[in-house]
Amino acid sequence: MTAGRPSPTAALEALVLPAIDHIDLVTVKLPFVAPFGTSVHVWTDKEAMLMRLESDGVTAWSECVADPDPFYAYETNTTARHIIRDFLLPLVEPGITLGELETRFRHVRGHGMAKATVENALLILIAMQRGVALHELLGRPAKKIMSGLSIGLKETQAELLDAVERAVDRKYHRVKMKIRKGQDVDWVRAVRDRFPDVPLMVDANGDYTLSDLEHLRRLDEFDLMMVEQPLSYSDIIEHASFQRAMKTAICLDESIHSLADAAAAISIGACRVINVKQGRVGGLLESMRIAHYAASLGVDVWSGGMDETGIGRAVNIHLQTAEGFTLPGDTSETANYFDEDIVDPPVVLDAGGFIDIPKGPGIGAHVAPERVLKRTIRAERLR
Ligand code: OSB
Ligand code: MG
Repeated sequence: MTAGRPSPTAALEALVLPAIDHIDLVTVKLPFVAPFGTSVHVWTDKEAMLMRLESDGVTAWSECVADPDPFYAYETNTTARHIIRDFLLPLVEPGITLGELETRFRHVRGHGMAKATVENALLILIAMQRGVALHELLGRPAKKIMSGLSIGLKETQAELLDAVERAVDRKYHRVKMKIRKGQDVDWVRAVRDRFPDVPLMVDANGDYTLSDLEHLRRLDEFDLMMVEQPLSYSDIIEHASFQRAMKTAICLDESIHSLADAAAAISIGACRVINVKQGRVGGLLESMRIAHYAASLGVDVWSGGMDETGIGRAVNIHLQTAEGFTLPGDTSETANYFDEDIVDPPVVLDAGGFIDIPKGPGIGAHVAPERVLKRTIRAERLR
């Protein structure tokens, strides 16, 4: 598929898995500073399942990006726990390569968020054992990471305008606003009238059908960067009809679970942009493959977010050093979601709206055990 271009993941596939002394799953619950509203659900806190690996005195943490509910994706923290414990961890053996592990994982259909939790934990552990940053292990040089804010549905247009104003003041590189049926064209117009130049996009989380095409085409007048996932979470084909009828670029989020999905979507013109969430596509290696493939065809890719704690947020930051991540992602300041996170330092924007990669081995950010403990609602030692 990418004939003639070197694979971005060959060296990673050759990494050898270390022996692991302990494996824990720790579920934490952190209150959001404000509810996060979308067309599918309003979340008031982040419930995240963390994986903790201990190997020869080195501790590595990863974060499953699932929610407690199946409203964004079919996976939940509970299904991920089941798949990890009963099907994935038995396949993890010291001495095999990460490529071999991926091959074994393919026997389990879907469940990318569960797979990513394990793969990320192993990558972070290996990086820490080598004393290198995750992005270095991925073979990528450090750089400043672009920022982007995802603004949830608001009760009033005044609240929405306030949120956009705060984002502009903070120097975010682009602003995404959630839309849903009945809360779309007029709300976008209100933002555009007040902020004619802000790089702006919308995300419908699959709230529309092809019968809404005439209505949604009115978004073409607002010079949006893209419309994210207007149609069903499981559709690719109808998005191609939609894209043919719309000037504005379509971006797929929920529909893309793999490189094969991305290739299918691109080949039929279902999107001109892809939101890669490393958890949704099964981990960092598949994310890099998608971004590399898209770049070869001039399709823009950006890193989505799942309002992660500092662990998942840091993983998304390191991933964005990879080739093909051409646009600002849903990578915002910690303070946008949490008063107190479980890692230090928090993500902040510099004067130009950029994010510095946290320094240090692995994800760089330091997990504070006492804050994890304070937020723990369930903990289980698996090995
Ligand atoms: O559709 O991108 C989405 C959050 C939870 C579930 C789905 C989505 C989102 C976001 C927020 O838009 C992204 C973030 O700020 O991490
Ligand atoms: Mg989305």
